Parts: sequence; structure tokens; C-alpha cells
Amino acid sequence: MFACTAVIALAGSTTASAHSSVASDPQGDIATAAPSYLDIVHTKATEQIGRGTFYFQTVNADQVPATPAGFAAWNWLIDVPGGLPIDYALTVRFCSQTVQRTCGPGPWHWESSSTPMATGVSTINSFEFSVEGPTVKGFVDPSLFGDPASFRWLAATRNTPVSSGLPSVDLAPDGFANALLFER
Ligand SMILES: [Ca+2]
Ligand SMILES: [Ca+2]
Repeated sequence: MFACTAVIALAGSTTASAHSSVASDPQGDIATAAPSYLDIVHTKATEQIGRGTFYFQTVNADQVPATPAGFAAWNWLIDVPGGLPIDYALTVRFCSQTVQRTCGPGPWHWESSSTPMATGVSTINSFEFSVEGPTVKGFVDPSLFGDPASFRWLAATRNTPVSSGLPSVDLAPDGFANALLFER
């Protein structure tokens, strides 16, 4: 278990009101060579109204190791009205600059990252996160994705950086055309 205690306290509390959108995803819909901890089975976004926080959660088919076998990333990809097909990428990842230039420095480590795709400039550890059992969570200030009144989103996983040109391991829902709508 490796998590920020402040995040756990926040996750365990109740809120007066919350909006959420969820998707389940098939187990086993990934390449056989990819690890099952990158196989999404469920994802959810919840706005914790009054706290100014969005809570994104992806549940995978297997326990996420404390030290994955190389690069591993969980994305929440956000499309706001207008602009690009994907306007913001929110990421929790296990990475090293040896495989991803934009990763933070030092040995292989966990970090969060938010990237407005219009600039492509990532901010490392811009939101709190936790990885516990099969579940990856991010606690995100909506200003990191433009504070939109509504948006579409989907979850993704990767075992290679985007710069590799290789596709995501899994998407939930499958396909950008099926992205979930979140109305605040
Ligand atoms: Ca899946
Ligand atoms: Ca899928």
C-alpha cells in the first residue's frame, strides 16, 4: 500500500452531494502480452461538490504491483467542448526518464501528471493520487482541465509512453466515440 494519507482521509469522508459517471469494461480485452493490472474493468469520475475536487478511479483486473515491470500508466482523457479531440490528459504512472523524457527525475517512481494537449506541457505531481490493490485513484482540481461545465472522458492504460507511437493497452469505454458524458 502506497498512498498519501491526506488522500485516504478525503476519500473516506462523505460529501453532501456528488455527480458521477461510470463505465464497466470487459476483462481480457487487452493484448495477451500486456499485464492484467493494465486491464480496466471499471472506471468512475465523481465530483465532490463543495470540495473543489474531481475523484477519478480506475479498477483493474489484477493487483497493481508496488513496482510494475517497467512503464505503467493510467490515464483519464478529457474532451471539453470545442478545441482538440482530447484537450487534457490526467495521468498516474510508474516511470523513469530512461523511457520517458517528460517523467520526473530520479530512479523509477510513481507520479501524477496533467497535460493540456494544446500546449503539450505537463505538470508533474499536479494532483494527489493513490494506488491500492487493483485500484488507481486521482484527486483532481477541475482547474487542471479547464473547469468545464460539461465534458466527455474515458480511461486508458499504457505500458509504453505516448512517444513510443504504440497504442493504449486498454480503453474504457472502448473507443473515443463512446466517451462518457459528465454534466456538472
Ligand atoms: Ca478491459
Ligand atoms: Ca476496454
